Amino acid sequence: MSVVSMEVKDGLAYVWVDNPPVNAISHGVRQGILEGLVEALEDDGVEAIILAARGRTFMAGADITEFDKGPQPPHLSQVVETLEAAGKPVIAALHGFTLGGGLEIALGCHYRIAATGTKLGFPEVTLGIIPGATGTQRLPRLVGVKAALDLITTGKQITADTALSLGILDRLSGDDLMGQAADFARDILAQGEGVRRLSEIMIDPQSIPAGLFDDTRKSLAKSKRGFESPQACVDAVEAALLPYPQGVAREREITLERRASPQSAAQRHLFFAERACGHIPNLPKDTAKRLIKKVGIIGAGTMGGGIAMAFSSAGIDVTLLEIAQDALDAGLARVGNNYGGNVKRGRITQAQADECMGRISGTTEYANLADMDLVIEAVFEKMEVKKQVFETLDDVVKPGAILATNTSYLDVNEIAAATKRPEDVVGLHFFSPANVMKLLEIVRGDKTAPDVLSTVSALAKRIGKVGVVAGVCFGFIGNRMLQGYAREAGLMLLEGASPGQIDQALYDFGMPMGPIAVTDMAGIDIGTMIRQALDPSAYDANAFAVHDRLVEMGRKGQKTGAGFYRYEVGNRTPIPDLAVDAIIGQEAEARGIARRSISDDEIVQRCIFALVNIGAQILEEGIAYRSGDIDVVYVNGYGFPRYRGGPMHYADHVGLAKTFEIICALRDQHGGRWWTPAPLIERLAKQGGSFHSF
Ligand code: T1G
Repeated sequence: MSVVSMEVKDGLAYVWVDNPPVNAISHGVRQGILEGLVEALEDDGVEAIILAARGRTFMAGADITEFDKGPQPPHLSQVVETLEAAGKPVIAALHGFTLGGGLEIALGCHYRIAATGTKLGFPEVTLGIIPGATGTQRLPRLVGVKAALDLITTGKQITADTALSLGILDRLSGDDLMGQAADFARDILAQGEGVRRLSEIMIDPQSIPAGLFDDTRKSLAKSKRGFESPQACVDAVEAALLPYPQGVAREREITLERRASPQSAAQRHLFFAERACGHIPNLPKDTAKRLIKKVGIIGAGTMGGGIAMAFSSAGIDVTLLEIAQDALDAGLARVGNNYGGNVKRGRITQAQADECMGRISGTTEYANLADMDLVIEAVFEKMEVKKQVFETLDDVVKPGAILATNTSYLDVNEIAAATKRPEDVVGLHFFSPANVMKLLEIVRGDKTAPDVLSTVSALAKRIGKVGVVAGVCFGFIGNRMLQGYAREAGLMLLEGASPGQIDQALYDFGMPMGPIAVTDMAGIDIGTMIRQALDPSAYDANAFAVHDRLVEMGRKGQKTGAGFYRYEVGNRTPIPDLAVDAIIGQEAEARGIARRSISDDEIVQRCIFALVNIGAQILEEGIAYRSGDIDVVYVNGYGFPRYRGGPMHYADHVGLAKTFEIICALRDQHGGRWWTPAPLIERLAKQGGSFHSF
């Protein structure tokens, strides 16, 4: 069946795109629109043409799955130009999402009408590219350079109301989009307005605020540090000041360069990886889901409060439990303050904040959790404490409810065994601050029921998180890998690097903060406490020698005003501290470690390939289903630079043969205890494979 059809009714031609699920503009769609258009233009009975789409949305952009196959004509820009060149008025009738190439097609049409609720935008920048089918040339001509820069460099979606006020839309329709599109077409014909072509507009350079392009570049260099495509978007919009053909030629040049860039490959990889992680292997799509209307949260600390906000912001009722009334009051007050902060920053209105707060209630009685559909425990990270909570929940909460633990390391099977319903128990590992961080690690216990997994996976999406399923092991996906990263950072301290050098090298790689500064922020004692519960063979004591000394001295990190760095009161900026350098020197000497000069490249290589090597073990053990899942965890939970695609994609980019070589060299230098290459890496390297293909 063709993905585009054409029908003529009462002098109007309707060109329908029908390519579920999101009407991505595939080769067939491009070809079909051109054919429909030609037919409509040749038909003397047709006075105007309406371009519309079936299903839940207009067009969500170019078909991203075609990117790696190489362009196949007709190109999207040719479709846009042909629409604009049409001698009869062409009206785009929009609904759902009008994104990327979909918006470019709409801008090629002479008029635009949209159903209320339509979302419009140019998300290309989030894929490492630019709107390359004349979008960077037409939008500034229509809405002005400033507004176009804002839309194109951020990739944000705007509502139909905003699009109307910017002039992107000519009309909004009510429920009957197609009826009103037809009325609009007849109005245009009756008034003899004919065709309008954005490409014919010249932008007046005087209309552009002085310094706009350079200021935008500077501000994006900060807010989008390391990303290439926002800068490329500015270059392309600047080219809109040229006569149209030259501007388009420049846009084409930039597009080809961006499409071929490693950053674009990385960002496209994440686009699909973030969607793939919602598909759980061996779990049929139609697996039943439990109804989740009321959520109980145990522990109203920073974590519990953040989780409460995530649910309440998504419209779900929450009951927060703390045993002591004052702790409960403090927790509720903190949540109130956070919502207040969001109002102050203009993220939500006061009315929305009130509504969210209205959905959160507090209790000190477990009995009040009896009719919850889901209860999430967010108490102190100690097995005994968690087990006690689950025993109580088993007694009080109704049958069929899901019981979840927010543990970040502990054995979910052991926690589940504290209940008589382990099939209802699952790990839901939120990342702090839970109301902000996108990642949710979903930990499947050995006995977790399929419908529990499918329920929480869908729930993750409902509360705006990306849910990645992990198996049970110490630290699951994210924190298990992090052990290797932290270990190498700790060892390099003793071997000769300073905290500042390690942090700077990884910051320059693209991490938002280096590992040492992160440890100070999280609290050095937290890691010490976690290690105390471990068998000493599981970690490298040398790597944490300095950590332990600092904790003994009461230097626990930011919260005590000193850790690896010092902090001035009320300020979180790390200040290097000679006293710490001295401690590092003493610890190295005590362990017979000769200090040497360490390069920034070595710092990055050891920290990042430690992640990759453990990631490969996790994959082979089946703790993670896909290498893309690991990448999604690292980008959304640990700040791994999105433009590098995640640690596993990064290794694929370096090449697995090279990765294997690097890890072997590290093994030869530092021994096989931590650096034995994961068998999967060795195998794939020898086969010429990649993690992606595994
Ligand atoms: N191409 C191919 N597949 C796509 C797709 C696309 N553009 N958009 C979505 N899908 C698939 C997706 O992988 C998933 O598949 C299914 O559709 C449902 O998506 C020249 C070059 C529209 C807001 O970046 O933002 O135009 O997992 O789960 O939550 O300038 O999809 O079911 O197998 O995300 O309801 C620019 C991308 C392209 C928009 C709907 N466009 N899409 O969200 O569903 S570049 C985009 C979205 C471009 C031109 C350039 C969202 C959505 P599966 P979903 P959703």
